Amino acid sequence: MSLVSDKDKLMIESTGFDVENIRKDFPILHQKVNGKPLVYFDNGATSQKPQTVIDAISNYYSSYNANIHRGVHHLSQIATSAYEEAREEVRSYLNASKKEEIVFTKGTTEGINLVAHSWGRANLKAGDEVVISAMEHHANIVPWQMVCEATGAILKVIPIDNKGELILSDAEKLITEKTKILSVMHVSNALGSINPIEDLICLAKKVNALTLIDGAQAVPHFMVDVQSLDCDFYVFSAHKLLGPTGVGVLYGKLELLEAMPPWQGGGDMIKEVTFAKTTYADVPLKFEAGTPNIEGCIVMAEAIRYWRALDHDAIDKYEQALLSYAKEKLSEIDGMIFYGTAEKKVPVISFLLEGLHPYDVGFILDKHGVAVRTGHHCAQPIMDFYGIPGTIRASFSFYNTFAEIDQMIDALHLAKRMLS
Ligand code: C6P
Repeated sequence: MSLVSDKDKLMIESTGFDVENIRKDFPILHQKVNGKPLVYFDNGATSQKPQTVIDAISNYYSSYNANIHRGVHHLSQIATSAYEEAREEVRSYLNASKKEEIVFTKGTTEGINLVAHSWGRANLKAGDEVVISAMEHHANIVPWQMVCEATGAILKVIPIDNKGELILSDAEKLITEKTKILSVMHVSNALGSINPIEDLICLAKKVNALTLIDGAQAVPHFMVDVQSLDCDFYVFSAHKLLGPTGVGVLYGKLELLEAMPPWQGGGDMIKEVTFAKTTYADVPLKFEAGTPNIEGCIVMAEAIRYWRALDHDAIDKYEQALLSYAKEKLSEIDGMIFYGTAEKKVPVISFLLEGLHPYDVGFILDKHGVAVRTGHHCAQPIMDFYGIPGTIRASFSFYNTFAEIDQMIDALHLAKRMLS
């Protein structure tokens, strides 16, 4: 069975987005799982990697692996240049104004923890308020709870409605003079909703509160411009954006990063160390203690180069067409319940089949080569809101096809027959 159908061919013609050609860049997609062609719909958890990214890993270790910022020798200089060029690539990708505003991290989780523990512990006091939303990933809940507990600050939560949209009128009431930081996700991982972060940033600015945007699920779908958003911090992970695991980015406005204390001590983050006193390196190195994920940062830049070279208008049209097609086909299945029906969505669909446990359905889908995620998606408060233990989540990428959706639909019909 070809995973590129007539419908895909029509889309290639109408959007100019040649998915058949794009798929050639992703070697992992061309395999069978349990005797069926692999259908990878777990892109929200991590994306697959193009060949250029895979090659960049091998090239780093076979040509110029060395520690950075430390050696005068040839390899160390090449690795240091590549690491700092990666920072410049990220700066230009996010349209940050200065290279020093780009801090390399382990990923989104570490980026949020860095701001919460460095800025939060230094600036929050009893009675101050931190505002998040009801649809946050645990990575944007737990660090703030920890810091609130340590400082006496209070966590406030913007509620959502049944469609999985933030209730802006409530946000207006919750963001007050007491708010010191608003930390919200750009796109929901569990529901796919694209949040109106421009409006939220505006509300925060009116009361001089800082803003942190969790971009983990936004960057794999559209371009982000931190200057036009005018947020104070923006975080993402490379592995959801075609890059390697264990590496990510914290963008922060320079004056804020400069005023923040380091949160981890060690090599590479100092100017001078004596037993009496240590002085710290300038940003961003102040926040990059120890040997970083050198290969990861360099390869993340390669992933970003690949992503930037694509036609984003065509990708957007193509992904939205995948989303509508999947919604239409899924709706035809008896007992289908959708979670997250926001007006503006990335191609992520969360659903349940009435009376069936999501894990059982996920297991049968896997037997038919279809990889989806089942469970609470590290967003337990949303599951509590809907009163369910979890969902089945199909999260699409630009390299997925209509024929793959058909394969999932067939497997779901089968799961229904087997489990009912
Ligand atoms: N969501 C998902 O399947 P890390 O693990 O640090 O790379 O990313 C954490 C994270 C933070 N915010 C959002 C919005 C996310 O979606 C994630 C990761 C994955 O939905 C794994 S739980």
